[in-house]
Amino acid sequence: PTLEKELVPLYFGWFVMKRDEDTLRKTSHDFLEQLSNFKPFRKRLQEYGYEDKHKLDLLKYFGKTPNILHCTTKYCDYGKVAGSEEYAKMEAVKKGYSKAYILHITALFVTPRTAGARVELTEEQLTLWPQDAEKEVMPKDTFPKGSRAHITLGTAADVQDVQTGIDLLEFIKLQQSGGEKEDLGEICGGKIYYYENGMWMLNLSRKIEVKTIFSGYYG
Ligand code: 2AM
Repeated sequence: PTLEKELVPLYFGWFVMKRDEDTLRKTSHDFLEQLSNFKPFRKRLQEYGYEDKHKLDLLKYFGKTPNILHCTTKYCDYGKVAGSEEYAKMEAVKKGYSKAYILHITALFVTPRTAGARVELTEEQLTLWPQDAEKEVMPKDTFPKGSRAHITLGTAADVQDVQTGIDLLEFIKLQQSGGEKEDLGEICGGKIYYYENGMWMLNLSRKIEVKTIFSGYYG
């Protein structure tokens, strides 16, 4: 029989189109490789559970990479997550579904748990961003809407990909509080900064644009 009820996906998000996905995977690969060989990084390997000055291959360390690179807007778990039915019914979501969008990546980052790309959303893209996306994972803090927007590039063993957005918010929190960060010069077409606790961010001199399709993932 035909299902009358509309199915709510595992999650909604912007899915990077094949050609740009290949390029982004290569950019990520280069960044992880260069950071692995970067002297200041090799001097701070304890945070990654390694002895300093030894070589840590970040490509192996972040061995788990997503099947399809994407920027999640709303995790729904087929409707089980609070607010997911409401999200699926939003006018903006219905209108934006299966439409093409260009996402802007402004930074790449690495922590002992995750590797990701920071995404800067446009006003139009923010209409697809859930009101409580930031509060959902960091209830005690206040962030500008869209702060959590990211593309997971890789996760360490035993780390869930939901962690990438939490790590990104941790960076933004440190930025908001004027937290100490060290400018360590340029690599990979950007300025590399060290924050604390093994947190590294590469601010790109030129934003990376990726073509995406807004859709649902059903698994
Ligand atoms: P990600 O967006 O950081 O990559 C399926 O699990 C997808 O939903 C993943 O891409 C995952 O992380 C994302 N996601 C977002 N919020 C989540 C949550 N609260 N629980 C599980 N996965 C979540």
